[in-house]
Amino acid sequence: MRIAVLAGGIGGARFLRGVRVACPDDTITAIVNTGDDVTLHGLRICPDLDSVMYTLGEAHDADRGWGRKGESWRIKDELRAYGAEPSWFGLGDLDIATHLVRTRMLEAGYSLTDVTAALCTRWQPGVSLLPMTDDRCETHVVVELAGARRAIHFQEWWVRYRAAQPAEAFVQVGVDDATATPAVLEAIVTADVVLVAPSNPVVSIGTILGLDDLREALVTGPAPVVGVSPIVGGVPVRGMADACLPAIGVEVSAEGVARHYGARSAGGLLDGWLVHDTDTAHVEGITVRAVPLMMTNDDATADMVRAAMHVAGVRV
Ligand code: FO1
Repeated sequence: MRIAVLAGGIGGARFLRGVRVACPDDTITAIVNTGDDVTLHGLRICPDLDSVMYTLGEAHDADRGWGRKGESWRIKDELRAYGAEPSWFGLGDLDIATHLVRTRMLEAGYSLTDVTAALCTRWQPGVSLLPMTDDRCETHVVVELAGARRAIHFQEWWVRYRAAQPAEAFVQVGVDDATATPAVLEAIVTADVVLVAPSNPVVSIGTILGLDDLREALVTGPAPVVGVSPIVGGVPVRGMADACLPAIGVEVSAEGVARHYGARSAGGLLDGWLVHDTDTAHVEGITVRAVPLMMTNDDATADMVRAAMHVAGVRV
């Protein structure tokens, strides 16, 4: 069976570990958000791709959620000593090697898809890891800073300011010219099932769906699409979805997100939707199932995946 998974970073990575456990003999393709990507200190950094690659490659720091285990911060401290800004972004020594390899390959003309495949040769994530696009398509956040309305990079909003300023809007810089990669479109049109990970519906899943050709392939494709709610009991399981959803006028609830994604029968994304067993959701055209949604370990996540497959009507 061919499974395509739309995923962001930390939550998406955890979900993919469960997909691997539930579907060990199937072909799994992760279509990952690149809206968080940023160039700092001359290095191209792809946080969500790296979170998935490290987490599935057993190299991640489980407590921090991002970056490498056993990390050190000597270069970061040296940059700060030089007054080299930005100092607010935590670049680890081990992580910098990834960014150096990626930046060199991009500058040599390789696509982000090829770079990611090359990096995965080392980490062997056990899934095919695809950036949603090879084009620049960065998420910026419109906030009020020092009395003026400004658009700042998502990373600055999230890391430097801890999302303290209410997001007035999210802008995908470059989205009008960005297209899904051929590999992504191939994965979608040949999939037997598409899963939407419990990632941030705005700045992760939303940015993936911001690519018109990708969204069109999902909505018109043959495969059933089943999502997993990132909101449990009215709050995000992790991350800052509650800081993002109000900016686009979406209720912070399992039902609100399902309604936002929409039913495929009405031109939206979903055929099915998993909500936590304490929640409910009623959206016309979407089959809803309530199961435990805490990804406490890979087996618990695998149970969620099996439930999603059941809603999709495919065998596991
Ligand atoms: N998140 C933080 O909260 N603080 C950081 O200093 C930080 C550095 C960082 C470096 C590389 C990387 O791949 C991710 C990093 N993240 C950091 C996480 C990142 O901001 C988020 O994982 C995503 O962009 C949002 O999901």
